[in-house]
Amino acid sequence: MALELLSPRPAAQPAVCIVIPCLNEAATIGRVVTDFKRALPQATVIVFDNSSKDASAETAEAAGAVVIRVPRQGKGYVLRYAFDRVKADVYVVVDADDTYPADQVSLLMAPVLRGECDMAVGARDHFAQPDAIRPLHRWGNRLIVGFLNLSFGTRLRDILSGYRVLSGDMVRELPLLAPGFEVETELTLETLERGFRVLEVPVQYRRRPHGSVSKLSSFKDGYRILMTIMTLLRDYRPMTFFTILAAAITLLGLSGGAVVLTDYLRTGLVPRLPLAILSATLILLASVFFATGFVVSAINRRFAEAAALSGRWREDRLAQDLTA
Ligand SMILES: Nc1nc2c(ncn2[C@@H]2O[C@H](COP(=O)(O)OP(=O)(O)OP(=O)(O)O)[C@@H](O)[C@H]2O)c(=O)[nH]1
Ligand SMILES: [Mg+2]
Repeated sequence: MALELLSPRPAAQPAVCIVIPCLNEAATIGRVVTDFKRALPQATVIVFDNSSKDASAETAEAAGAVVIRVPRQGKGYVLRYAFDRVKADVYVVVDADDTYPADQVSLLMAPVLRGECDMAVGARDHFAQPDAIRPLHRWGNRLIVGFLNLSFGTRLRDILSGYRVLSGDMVRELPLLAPGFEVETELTLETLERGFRVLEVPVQYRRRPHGSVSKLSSFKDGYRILMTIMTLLRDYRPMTFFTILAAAITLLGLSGGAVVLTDYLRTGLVPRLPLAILSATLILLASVFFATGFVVSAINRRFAEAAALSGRWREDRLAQDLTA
């Protein structure tokens, strides 16, 4: 059931909800709430607290936010919970660690309100303070963005930004599944793959203030983000995914096969029988992967057709209801 939390407003004004996922951010959450209330006085600020052990919830409440406690741990779960339960025309999603500037929110809101894009992402790379992003994370970010751009043919600069403005209409069509920090990658890719428009807007990015601690685990979360990209590639571009896999395995099989063939041409014998069997198996396996790509992309196409038809059917029903 939708939560009735949004502030009363004139009918023409869109309902704006500021969603702040928060885990142990007592040092910064008060300032984030205050800054966003000042920047967008008409919006409802909701802090989604995942059982923080510090005074985050109390501090957020004292600063004027609505606090919703979500017992299930993870930023991804929290965003899904927020989008499912709070209905808004526009969502602003921002981290609670006071690293993103509230006074630049209108730069992100304006293109969404004008209908120029469905999601505006605060891209950090150009204007980040030199020491705001740890060197390992800076390189990790570049690696992930590079891999994603190569796989999906996109030209994005920052897919892991925690500062976004999303249109409510788009959010209602996004099936988010990621439990944790992979949610940002999923948000961007689902948005693009469903034909919505993403606009990256450069924003300032500052380092976490002293006394506040990052919740990101460099290797564990980096690995999970890469796995999310692979899963999305498998699901949305099965032909590409399985062809790359088949090509890699074919290459291995051919290299083994070349050794066996050279032996045979030289001596008329097959002295490395296990290698011959392995190479033949690899080539067979590659054909199976290639065929799988075909089958999965055909199934995907059928699903896309079914989804398009059911969307049209729903719109027809709506039109009938309105004219009745
Ligand atoms: N509700 C909820 N919020 C979370 C959880 N984990 C992290 N967050 C929040 O998500 C936001 C992003 O977390 P950060 O630790 O800043 O991650 P990051 O910005 O990618 O990494 P840093 O560059 O180290 O700051 C912060 O507002 C956290 O409080 C969680 O399990 N539940
Ligand atoms: Mg952060």
